[in-house]
Amino acid sequence: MAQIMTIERHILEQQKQFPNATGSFTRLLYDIALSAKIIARETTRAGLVGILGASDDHNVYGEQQQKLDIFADQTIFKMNDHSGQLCAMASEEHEDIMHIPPYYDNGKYVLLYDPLDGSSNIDVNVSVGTIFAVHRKISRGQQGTLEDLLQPGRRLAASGYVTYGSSTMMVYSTGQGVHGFTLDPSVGEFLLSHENIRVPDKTTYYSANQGNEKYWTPGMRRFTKWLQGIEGEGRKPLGHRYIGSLVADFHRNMLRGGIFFYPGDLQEPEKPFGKMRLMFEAQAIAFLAEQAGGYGSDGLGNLLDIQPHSLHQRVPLIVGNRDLVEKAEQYIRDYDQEWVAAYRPFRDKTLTTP
Ligand code: P6P
Repeated sequence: MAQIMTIERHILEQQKQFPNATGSFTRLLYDIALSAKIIARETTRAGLVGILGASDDHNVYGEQQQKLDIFADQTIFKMNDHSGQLCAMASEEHEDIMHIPPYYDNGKYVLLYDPLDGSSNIDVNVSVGTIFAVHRKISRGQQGTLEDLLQPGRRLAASGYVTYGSSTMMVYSTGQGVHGFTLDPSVGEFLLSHENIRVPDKTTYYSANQGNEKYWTPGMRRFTKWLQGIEGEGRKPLGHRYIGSLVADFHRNMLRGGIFFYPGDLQEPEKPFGKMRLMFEAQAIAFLAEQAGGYGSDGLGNLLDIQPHSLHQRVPLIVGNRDLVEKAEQYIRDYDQEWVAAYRPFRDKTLTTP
């Protein structure tokens, strides 16, 4: 019988490569996997238990929270607050840092997560996902602080996502490649299904909300025409696939090759930084892309090198095959000086984004 590799066993095997691993990192990834199984159970039967539909709460962005958002957010916090692995958490659904309750031990990691990304798709049965990132504690004292959370992606200890789609998959990296596990609901285990995912050289799709094209910068509009084979050397056009759930779009492109972009624009000149959240979406995705041989950029350079300045900071996200992302950066350099001048102060923390 082929070797059955559960995510727990895979994490343990990976930890063996860290001689001084205390196993606490392993426990943390276990708890995230367990959170995913609980959320998966609810997402697959959301329509049956009346959990669908928007709640009357709203998150920090003023977006109406779906009940499943709240369930996922609470599940991840409660599955991770007592394990003694974390000294703080942060969630896309909460304005501020989330401390570990005083009656539990603090640990040496912090967890940042988007509990249910793409939640506007919940009611129409389109894939949604959880995105998570783990940084090491760097501040003094027991409790985690913003300093522990606001670290550049280059320092990530791990990141990953769960996609709740035709099957439930958990994909993660601890800096030793990207590995995918598919949930076998009959045994309640994530089983290794995609070992060492590498972005294929052959690029297949581009993913972007073409409905925003009139707001895109000249460079990004030209880049899109290049992807379609209309501008430049008349390359074979890429297929256009856009689900509107970052995890689903990114997951497909990582397996099939291609590029996802949600660029910054000047539709509102005082908000040139696009829609994606650096700490809850973009950093984790860019880390995985790079671990799989791809690249994540904000249009000016590597997303992993950005020094964050606020928890809910937004950034443009251009991620996928390195050659495609670097082509987009070239178009921005050549045609988008006005946008670069507007965005750079936000990136270089001379201004803070809301
Ligand atoms: P739009 C979901 O709200 C999300 O953050 C990502 O999952 C997704 O890629 C993007 O926004 C979709 O945004 O403006 O195209 O609907």
